[in-house]
Amino acid sequence: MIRTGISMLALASLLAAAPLGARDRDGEAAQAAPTAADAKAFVADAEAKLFAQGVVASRAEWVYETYITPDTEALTAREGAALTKLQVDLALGAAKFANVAGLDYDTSRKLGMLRNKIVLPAPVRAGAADELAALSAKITGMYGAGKGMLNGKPINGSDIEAAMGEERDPAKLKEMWVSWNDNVGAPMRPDYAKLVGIANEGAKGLGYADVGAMWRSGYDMDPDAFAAMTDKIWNDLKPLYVALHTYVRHKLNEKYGEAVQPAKGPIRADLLGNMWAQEWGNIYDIVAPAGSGSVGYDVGELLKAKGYDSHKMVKAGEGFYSSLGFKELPTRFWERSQFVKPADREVVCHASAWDIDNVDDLRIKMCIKVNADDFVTIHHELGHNYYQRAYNQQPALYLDGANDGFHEAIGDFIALSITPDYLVQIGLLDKSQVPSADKDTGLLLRQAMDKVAFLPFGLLVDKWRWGVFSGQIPTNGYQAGWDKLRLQYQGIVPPVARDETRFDPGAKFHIPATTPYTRYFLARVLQFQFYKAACDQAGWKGPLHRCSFYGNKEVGAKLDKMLQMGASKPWPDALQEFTGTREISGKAMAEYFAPLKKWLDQQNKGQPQGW
Ligand code: X8Z
Ligand code: ZN
Repeated sequence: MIRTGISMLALASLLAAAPLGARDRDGEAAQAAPTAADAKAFVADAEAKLFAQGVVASRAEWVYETYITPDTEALTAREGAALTKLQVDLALGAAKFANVAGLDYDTSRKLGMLRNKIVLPAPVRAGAADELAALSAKITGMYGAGKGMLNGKPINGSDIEAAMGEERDPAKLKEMWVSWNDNVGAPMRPDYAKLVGIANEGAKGLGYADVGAMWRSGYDMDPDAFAAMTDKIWNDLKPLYVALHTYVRHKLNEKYGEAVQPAKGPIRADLLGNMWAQEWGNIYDIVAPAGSGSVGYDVGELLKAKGYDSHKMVKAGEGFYSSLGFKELPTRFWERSQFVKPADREVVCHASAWDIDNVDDLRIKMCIKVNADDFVTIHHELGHNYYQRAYNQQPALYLDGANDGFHEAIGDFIALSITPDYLVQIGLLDKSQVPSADKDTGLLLRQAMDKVAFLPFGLLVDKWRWGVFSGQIPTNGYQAGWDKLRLQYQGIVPPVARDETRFDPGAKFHIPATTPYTRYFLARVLQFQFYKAACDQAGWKGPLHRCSFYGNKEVGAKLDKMLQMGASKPWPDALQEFTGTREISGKAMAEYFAPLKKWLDQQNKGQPQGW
């Protein structure tokens, strides 16, 4: 399959019945009614064609993203358009079997998948798929080659991302934030609006109200119930986020003063150590508990002190999976992956994982920096690769995660096991440096700054996109719609006024790349469900956040069973296989952070809550 970021085939919702049958049946009244055997043959043929074109499109996209030129852009657009045409053709063909009696389970499931798993559907009219693919390739390249400014000089995407984590001068933070959003986002606004129009036309042609409705229908459940489920999870965890927000705002106010960060109201978006304010772990030093309560080490500093480079960091990631019993990565992975940013050309630095031939041509594409963020991201990307390899025996339409949130959660769940004791085991931390139990608050706060802080962002990106696709956010209100959601959910504001000449959503990779984002919200809670289940399986009795299942082969074997299922069964079956429950919920995450919540509530006494 193509890289996970734009995986075009995934789990289908068997419940979604696109109302296409009548029109198509009328057109073919003279033909004999299709049988269950016809349906089975149709699916087999579809799988062969999708597999073949998927590999070609993947290769073209890989070359483009690792070497952005007008030629590679044209080549990937051509193969992307061919794949989309094939997918749309097959979706329309699959609809003809909707009412056939006697379909076996897999045929029925796969027919559903053929109909609702196109991320960016194109209308069938001549030229539409080509135009859509060209727009998509163009804005992905604009993002990849995009530059911000620091100290009056241009700075590329991966450097500016790292600098946002390290810089503490509010004027420089503002310079980077404004330049990145202005230079990268704004210029793609007209193309993005065109892309939305064409893809919506494509979704309507397949029987959906709009692209967002199509995306929501891919979760083995009613699409509205799916959206309601995500809202419920957010509402359950919101008090934890608000407590963190309140505490962090107070600390930022202490550090920067009223003129930069007022004590009340929203937080200024560029002060949180991340270009999108999506994870705040990089400013842990500003919020760390006073005195001896802090953690005492920083993973990035440890990696630097031990002389780690990108290769060694990836090796450490592989080592974790090997310790669980997973086969080591193939030689080709090391030969063909991109670990560092090439000096002589433009690339898409945003991290992704690929399985080019759907068998064993696994690769990651990153521009690795020796820091804590990228150490976690390496484990994240490898999670995709091990998942892809585990399910590679499945038929083509099942070569995917149980749902897209599962795919995003595997590596993160593994990375939750990067505890102080684990760092000692792999020689990164000295035994004498292991934080004692009185440092637990610091450890939890460091985690919360990344994990809890992300929740509202994880939810709002697709709230914005669903609104754009449905028309509820009009073309002339893209920026205002974005700012409103950022304030409502995250409680943050841009450092300077924005208007409709801007397009800040375009300065976030997943918007130009059209990677659905709710997956990351799901993954944020799922990873704690997986982690808790693994720690229970390992018989862990201590505080949850101190558990590492490194080296536990039983956990590895059980995980492998879930991964091997791919998309062959509805996701609750896969969840049950590993965790024993059939529901995605924030409970495990709330349990993990419960001691921190108590502490935050203490700290926040007398402070204004919320924004
Ligand atoms: O895009 C990613 C991965 C690639 S699938 C690096 N993530 C989201 C993001 O960076 O916005 C992982 C966390 C959220
Ligand atoms: Zn990912």
